[in-house]
Amino acid sequence: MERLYRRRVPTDKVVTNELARICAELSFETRRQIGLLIDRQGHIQSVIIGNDHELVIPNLARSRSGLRLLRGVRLVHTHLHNQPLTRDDLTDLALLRLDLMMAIGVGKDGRVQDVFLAHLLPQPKQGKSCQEWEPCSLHGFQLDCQDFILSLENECTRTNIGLRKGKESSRAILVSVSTERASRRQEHLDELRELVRVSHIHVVDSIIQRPHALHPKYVLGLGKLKDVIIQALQTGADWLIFDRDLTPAQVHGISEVTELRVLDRTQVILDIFAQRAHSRIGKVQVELAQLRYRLPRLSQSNTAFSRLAGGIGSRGPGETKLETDRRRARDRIRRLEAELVAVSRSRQQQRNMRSRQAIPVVSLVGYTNAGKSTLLNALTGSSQSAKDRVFETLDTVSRRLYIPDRGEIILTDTVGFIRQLPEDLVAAFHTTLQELKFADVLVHVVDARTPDPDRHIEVVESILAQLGFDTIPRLMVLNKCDLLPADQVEQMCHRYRAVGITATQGETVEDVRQALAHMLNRLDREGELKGRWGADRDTRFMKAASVGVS
Ligand SMILES: Nc1nc2c(ncn2[C@@H]2O[C@H](COP(=O)(O)OP(=O)(O)OP(=O)(O)O)[C@@H](O)[C@H]2O)c(=O)[nH]1
Ligand SMILES: [Mg+2]
Repeated sequence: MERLYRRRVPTDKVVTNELARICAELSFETRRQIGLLIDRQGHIQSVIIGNDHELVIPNLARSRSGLRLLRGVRLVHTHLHNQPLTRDDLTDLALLRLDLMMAIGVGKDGRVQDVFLAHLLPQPKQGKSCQEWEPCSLHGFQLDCQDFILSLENECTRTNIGLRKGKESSRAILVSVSTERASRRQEHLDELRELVRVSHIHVVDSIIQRPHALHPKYVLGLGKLKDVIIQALQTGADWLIFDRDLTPAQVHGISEVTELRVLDRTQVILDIFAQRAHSRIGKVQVELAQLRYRLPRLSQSNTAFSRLAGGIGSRGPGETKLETDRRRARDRIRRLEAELVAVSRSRQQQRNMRSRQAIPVVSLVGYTNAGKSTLLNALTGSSQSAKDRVFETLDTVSRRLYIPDRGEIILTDTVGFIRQLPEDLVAAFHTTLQELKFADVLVHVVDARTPDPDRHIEVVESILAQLGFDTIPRLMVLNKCDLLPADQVEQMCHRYRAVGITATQGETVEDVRQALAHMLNRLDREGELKGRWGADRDTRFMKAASVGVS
């Protein structure tokens, strides 16, 4: 073995005839594959001994900057029965981005028979990421190794720049792995696409997998995962974004196979919150959620997890803190919690003032992007930001509104909900969500145009129930009715017992005002406007809000 390490291959050769001969002889004697990892200066970096049909490549030095460049080492290894390169050989070539992959076929007499060579293609051709050469004898094999690798790498860099034209700095492949029915999977994927879009990541491809069971370590089967990674490398993606939450073990498992950055749905949502949090309270709550999410993952594997910490998922208020260890994270969590308690107290005082003045409070709730802020603006003439992107509103905003036949009310707009709103976020947004507890009426705004309004309603209702607010009287409002035919709007309003409006057209919101006046007057008559929030609602809310606190 020593004699192999001492040799150096001239830079214009893939391997010398003598080295090939020694490896073939050793293989023949030991009935094992022998592999050499050779760098561009011709030094032998590693000698690998496999079994009779495969060998395991050791962890290679990983450099993120050169993710789509070549690795700087080639693998030359023996095949005991003169077989061509296998699928595993080609997968390793693509996954590890080796300079070259060569197999030296060992003949029945223990001598070198044929050589088999493959290299990456700068751009995939007919779905293939590698090019295999015709087998030939070692003597007949001609290639200026250094020249070839350098021009291949130049070509890879050029195509890479081509792929990266445009404004987006990051590219992602979305991976949906679920056992749900097809239409729902597609809907969830569309939602993830939207979440990723507002994170300024360009989606280059998406993959839907429906396995019998989720793999505990890789989510998908290992073979499928490798295919996805190769596809990502071919399309210039640097992120794999999963439409589900990954366990710390899965993050670790996937990161062992690839250097691509791995994100799950919760991290995407946390990142959007981090970008949108402007107020001090919003920032504190987001940082708290980020820390609580990371805490259990810190103990697993810092190296695996550090791949997640390089960009989104660690942006915003928590950026530097995410590098802290468990103890420091815990300390920080405690400090943030104390800060939130102080804010809650001062808000409570404001509310006491309000309740002394006996002004009813009406809160807008609903799925994100349903049109809550637009409705607040239309009703109160204010100018809350209402853009076509999810989680536009994070901080609660209150406005006074005069309603004829009723008088003054306080209307509040708050953070929108989403399917599987991360538990850590619900818990961290305790202070914001607490505002809802004091509402006399919740106006549930539903986007009528969404493909599955029932599902959105169900998600919102279940979060309200989880928080203990399901007993607060509701007014259901179907918004964006301008986007549907009138008869469909009528049917839906009847079905959901809702008021149909187009919040962007001010005059239609008059119906909301009337319905509110009617409802508040009725509640007043029934003595329901004051003192309804008893101990029961308080306890349930506190319980839901403390989920995830460690
Ligand atoms: N066509 C149409 N678009 C609407 C209507 N109401 C709101 N929108 C649009 O829907 C998008 C989202 O509106 P927002 O008011 O920001 O929604 P939101 O519920 O406050 O969203 P979050 O704050 O993210 O929870 C914006 O682009 C609005 O212009 C409507 O009645 N018709
Ligand atoms: Mg809003």
